[in-house]
Amino acid sequence: MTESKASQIKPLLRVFSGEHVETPPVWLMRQAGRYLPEYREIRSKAGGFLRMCYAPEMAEEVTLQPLRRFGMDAAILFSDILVVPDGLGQSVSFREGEGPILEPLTSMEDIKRLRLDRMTPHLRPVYETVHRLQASIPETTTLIGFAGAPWTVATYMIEGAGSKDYPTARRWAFEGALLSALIEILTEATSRHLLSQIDEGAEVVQIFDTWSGVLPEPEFRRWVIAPFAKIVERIRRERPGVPIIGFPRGAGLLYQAFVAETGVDGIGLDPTVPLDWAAKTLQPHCVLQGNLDPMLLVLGGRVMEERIDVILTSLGQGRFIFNLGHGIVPQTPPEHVIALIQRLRAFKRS
Ligand code: 1CP
Repeated sequence: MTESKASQIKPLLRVFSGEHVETPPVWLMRQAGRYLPEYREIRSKAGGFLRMCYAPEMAEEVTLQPLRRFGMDAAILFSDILVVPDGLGQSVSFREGEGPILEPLTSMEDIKRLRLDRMTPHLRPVYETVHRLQASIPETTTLIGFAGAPWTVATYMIEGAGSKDYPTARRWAFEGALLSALIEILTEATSRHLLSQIDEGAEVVQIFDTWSGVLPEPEFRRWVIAPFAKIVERIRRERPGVPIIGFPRGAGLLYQAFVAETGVDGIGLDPTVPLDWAAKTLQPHCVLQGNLDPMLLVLGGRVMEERIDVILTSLGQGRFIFNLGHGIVPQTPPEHVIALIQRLRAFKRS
């Protein structure tokens, strides 16, 4: 299928081409995962989370599960942001219910041991999953590839796990020397990882900067905006026409500088971003995506529906993709996802 034909029948790509779409397209961050019994079943048989990420047949199946149940407008590759450090040779594991555990980087020697040349061959199974998906998703569904942004991936590599306030990573951010070396490697690794996904059929890419909100402004500019801008520029140059969505979670007032200075095509809004401000300040420059609080999807009912309507009224007249403001949580009842999609599909732009 030619590129222009594909964009005509895929509502999410049509939004990026600036076309009028009557009902905003929808997908949900972490739409595959533990809230789905069919995911838990495969997960229990997989023998580990990373194994599942590197088994193309299983990863493909798990990516397709939410589409079958709910009919979202996009499929997001089933993988994780931490396959990049794993590919670079850092030890990464996932313990059930505990999240990721890494052997933390502590010195320049540790950083120098990371191996960019190892990553692409190591991540072949991930690219094979993308390749399979471009053939198996419905023809109106857009395939989204993704990566973690350098800063967010660096926080896990430095702390060795998830953290509440990232004490060591923030110290590295202020000191500069070690983080500068690490971010340079991760900027290259992230670019290559996204380019490989695009080559296998990813039609849009999203870059998750989940922990960008913990940095003060000067460090935000240096470790979030600057590497992001480089990655965007590289993808634009080498694979023009592939829309790039940035998700600088918790960026607050810096959302505006982020959009202006990185040149992203779309921006994921976290639940704290004021809607009218986003419509006025950000929407003229890029596609907006978001931003229902994932807890409202757990709660469901009138409270959720009212908030969906507020988001649609505020953002739905311009270029907009409906999503959550952060990932689905495991306690989400799948029926609430059905209710959400039904509510959205009933909305018509004027
Ligand atoms: O036990 C399990 O089954 C593992 C749970 C799980 C899942 C389903 C993890 C571990 N990762 C994933 C998949 C995943 N991760 C996707 C798949 C596609 C989809 O959306 O359906 C994506 C896009 C991610 C991205 C990701 N991983 C981010 C960025 C987005 C976000 O949610 O902020 C982050 C920060 C991670 C790290 C990670 N991996 C897994 C967990 C539990 C975490 C978070 C750890 C923490 O809270 O610090």
